[in-house]
Amino acid sequence: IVKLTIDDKPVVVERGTTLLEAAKSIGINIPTLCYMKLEDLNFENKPGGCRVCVVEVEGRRNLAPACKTECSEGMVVHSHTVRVINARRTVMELILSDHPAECLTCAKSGNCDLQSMAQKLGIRELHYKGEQSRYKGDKSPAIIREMDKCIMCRRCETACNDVQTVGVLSAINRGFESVVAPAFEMDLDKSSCTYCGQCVAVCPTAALTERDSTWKVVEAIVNPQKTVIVQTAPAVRAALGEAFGMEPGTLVTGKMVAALKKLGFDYVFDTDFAADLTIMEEGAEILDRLSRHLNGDKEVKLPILTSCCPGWVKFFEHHFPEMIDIPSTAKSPQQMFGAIAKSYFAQQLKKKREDLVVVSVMPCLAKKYECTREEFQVNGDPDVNLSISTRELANLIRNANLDFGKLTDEDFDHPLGESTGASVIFGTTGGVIEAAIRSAYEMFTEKKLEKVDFLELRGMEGIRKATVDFDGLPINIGIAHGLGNARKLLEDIKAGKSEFHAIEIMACPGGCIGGGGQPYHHGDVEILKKRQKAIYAEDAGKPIRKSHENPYIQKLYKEFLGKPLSDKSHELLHTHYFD
Ligand code: HC0
Ligand code: SF4
Repeated sequence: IVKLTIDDKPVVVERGTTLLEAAKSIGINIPTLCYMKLEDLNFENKPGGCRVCVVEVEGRRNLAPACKTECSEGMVVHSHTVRVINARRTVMELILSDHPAECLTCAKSGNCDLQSMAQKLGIRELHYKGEQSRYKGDKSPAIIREMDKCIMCRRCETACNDVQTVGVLSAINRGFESVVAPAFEMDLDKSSCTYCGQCVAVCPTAALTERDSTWKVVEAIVNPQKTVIVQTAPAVRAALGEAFGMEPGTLVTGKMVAALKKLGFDYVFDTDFAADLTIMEEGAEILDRLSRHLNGDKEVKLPILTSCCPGWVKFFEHHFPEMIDIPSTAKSPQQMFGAIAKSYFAQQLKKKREDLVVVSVMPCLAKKYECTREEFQVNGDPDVNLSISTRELANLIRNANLDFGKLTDEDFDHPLGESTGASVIFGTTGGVIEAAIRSAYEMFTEKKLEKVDFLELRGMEGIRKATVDFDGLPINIGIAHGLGNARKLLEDIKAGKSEFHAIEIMACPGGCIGGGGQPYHHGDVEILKKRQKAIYAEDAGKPIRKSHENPYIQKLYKEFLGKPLSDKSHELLHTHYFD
């Protein structure tokens, strides 16, 4: 234990606590820029690089960075003396000296940590002029890098290397030429980047942003030749409200639907419908592998891994190519939706698939890449034409001058808009496997599942394990979110040490609620927890909570697909992976 005073307030902390944390514990928020910590999610970035958090410690000649300085006995600390404030302003001016001053047109304007710090410190004049970086960056299908806007905070490196263990990003060069880049300065799309977007989610400026497709969506809507269909992912409804000043965790499903109708989409459908379909196919696959295993089939591969997260798919394709036959072959709900919309629904409309434009609204940036994959196209026509993020939808709504908070709730269209509680929880870590269990249990035991809430599968811990009783048969379930956590479970499988029958993996910490396309959390992990709560609340309020009970799914099988894992299902709803 260590006792000290900060701004004349006494504070007692554990040895090893930083001044930043000690100050926070007594309600003093020292400003930070490069520093970011996501409690519980293994994300802590404190390179001590920007020096915005400096404080004065009595008896020390130099100012101390609060994020890096440990408390010691008897310290007397001042967090906002004139000397401290002057130092912070000088530091900011130096950072801004080689930053392009494009705030009016910058993609991050209004959401930029650098901009808000400049405001907070009252910077009105720049006394220094630095060299502009010559690195302009590159464009991948999902992410745009504008490296002249990089301030070397290193948050993206922490996300990519420590949390995701993908290791694509590192600092190169020196001085004004220093940037964060893939090895040999290769473009992101040539690297093993998964497009998880976690680097984008933590970038303080517009050095890393999504590839924006909002205007392409508008062009499709105004084209009279096209029928434009939109699908919305489970996690979008739990976060979109934040972009309009609503409390995190506010569910805005009905307002989102109303906004999409006002924006002029011809049909507003739900990715959740396709999530129910995924459960039908993936559930059948789990049961098939499980029963073959129980019958002594030595060829069958267990555990089965979920495969609906495209960041995760790209991760195992690059990093565990020897294991590409383990994940489920079921396509993701986004892609199942596209395949069904452009076959079954196109038939109902008596239209050719090329006359339809399918747009998805996703919390995710990897979905932009997923829909460009060749296996998800028919004669060059993609099943999903355009994928936009939650943030891009918020911009579309703003562009159209809709007063989002005042919209009257509306319902999804039918038939591809009906969904169950099981599909809603896809949006958070643990939800896909819980949804699968709700259906697989009934299919396997032929008994009714009375208690649909599997609380043991829920939470925010990076790796979770639970055993579910299938009427006497214990089924071991694993859950990992964040690719670093996934890697640990995969290493166990590789070493033949895995105890699981089925594992759910989501690339983003928190699952899709924490996706790289969601409204920025600015380091507040409570926001993710509130979104998670909202997702479970939506599930609890749904009249039907098991995917196989969705009447429109039953109708789809009856009229079109036959049964799960049928030839037609295989043709439209299953895929394969590439090493
Ligand atoms: Fe997800 Fe999905 S749940 S990946 O997290 O499976 O993006 O929200 O749309 O496809 O449904 C994202 C979210 C989806 C898909 C679904 C899955
Ligand atoms: Fe790394 Fe993910 Fe960013 Fe790619 S998108 S660079 S994998 S953090």
